[in-house]
Amino acid sequence: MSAALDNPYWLPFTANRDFNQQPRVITGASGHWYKTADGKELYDTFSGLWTSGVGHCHPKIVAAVQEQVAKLDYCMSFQVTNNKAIELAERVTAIAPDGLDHCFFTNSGSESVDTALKIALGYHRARGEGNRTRLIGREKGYHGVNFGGMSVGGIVPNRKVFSAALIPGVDHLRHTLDLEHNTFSRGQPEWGAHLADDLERLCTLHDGSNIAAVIVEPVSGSAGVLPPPVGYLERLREICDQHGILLIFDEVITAFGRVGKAFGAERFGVTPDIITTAKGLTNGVIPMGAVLVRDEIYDAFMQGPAHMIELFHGYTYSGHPVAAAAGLATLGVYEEEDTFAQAATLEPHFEELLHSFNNHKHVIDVRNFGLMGAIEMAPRDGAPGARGAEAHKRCFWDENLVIRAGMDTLQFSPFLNSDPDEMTRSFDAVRRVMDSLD
Ligand code: PXG
Ligand code: PLP
Repeated sequence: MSAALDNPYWLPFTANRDFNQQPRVITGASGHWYKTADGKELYDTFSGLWTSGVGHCHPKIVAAVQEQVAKLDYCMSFQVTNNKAIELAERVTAIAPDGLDHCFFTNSGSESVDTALKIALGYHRARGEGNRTRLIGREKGYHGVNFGGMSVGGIVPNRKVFSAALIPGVDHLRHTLDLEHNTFSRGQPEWGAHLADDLERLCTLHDGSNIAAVIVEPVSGSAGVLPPPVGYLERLREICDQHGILLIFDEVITAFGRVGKAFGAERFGVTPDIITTAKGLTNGVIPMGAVLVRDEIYDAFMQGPAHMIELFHGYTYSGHPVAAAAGLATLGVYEEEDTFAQAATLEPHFEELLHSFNNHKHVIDVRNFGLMGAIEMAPRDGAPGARGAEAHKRCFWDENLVIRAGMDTLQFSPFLNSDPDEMTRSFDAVRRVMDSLD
């Protein structure tokens, strides 16, 4: 146990005062394990933060980054670019669904989302439909923390304090979690496709011709793994097509093997108009995101004088050469190691382990899809979140296990190349902790 810290570092999405009493500090990692300064090794059940599917410090990615940083550390990203960014755009679009052949680079999921929303607005305006300004998100959606993503997002504490500054003209579909109708579903719940008809209702309310885009996570991650009901995404696609609305899949978590395919779009057989990514693009090694867009969207911007900028948007670090090199090495590893297929093979074992908690005294729901899983515990009377927070800390200190707790929901994002026995042992440890909780 470490000493209390008087810590100048303000941690993100963390109970800082509680953290500083007993800081959990990682100093190294290799493969599926973290290391601490006092020599402890902890098994990582969350692959970083949904990021590091092929494990930490993968030698091929490390080598690519080392080589690139010594060759070209940075170069201007506006009006000039680097060879690695071009190569990565080619490589990502090659595995993207057909028709999504253009790629805009960002540095995070939040930036990818705000970029996608801006592209959607710009696209309609470029086509003479500047009246299409409304954006639709979904309750419980997480689209990062920038103003656009926060506005279309639907996680209450992330919005509450900033309510006055949310962007106008946003509506939300209802979320699809219903503890009366779809608890303990394995994979996609059978119940709930009709909830997509909320979009039709909003089209009636505002007139569909005023709506620019709908953004959803194919599987909600942060809200505690909510797989789409059977037929739900198909229905959203249909309604969008009927009304000329762009469908954006936020695949910051679901892309790059997390659901057993390159993209959630591929797994579900539903192709959106724009896909946002980050995390697994570089295995979490260097921050980077990418927004993939349909050709027609890109083409719509390519008008006016050829010397003029078509999209007034971009980041200093868009297409950063070292990040792009990490991305290229990561996609290389995915291909060489057949990572997405490996993830698909692990899915039934993961599902069994998760659903072995269905009858646990604290558990009110278990959800899974691909290698995304959640065990939802009932909150303690008068102290929502306390049971989850305690589980997280006990796993860390007593079981050498890093798990993620969102309030009282324990979330799991195992490595795409997990060892099934390690996975089993990690859930044995989680069970010991949960058994011992009040
Ligand atoms: N969209 C989605 C769907 C995400 O999951 C973001 C956007 C934002 O990405 P950045 O890179 O700006 O953080 C995310 C991020 C969790 C958890 O515990 C999930 C995320 C981040 C941190 C924690 O589920 N998702
Ligand atoms: N703030 C200032 C003063 C800047 O000059 C810039 C970029 O040049 C930014 C913010 C945006 O930074 P970034 O491009 O890294 O998102």
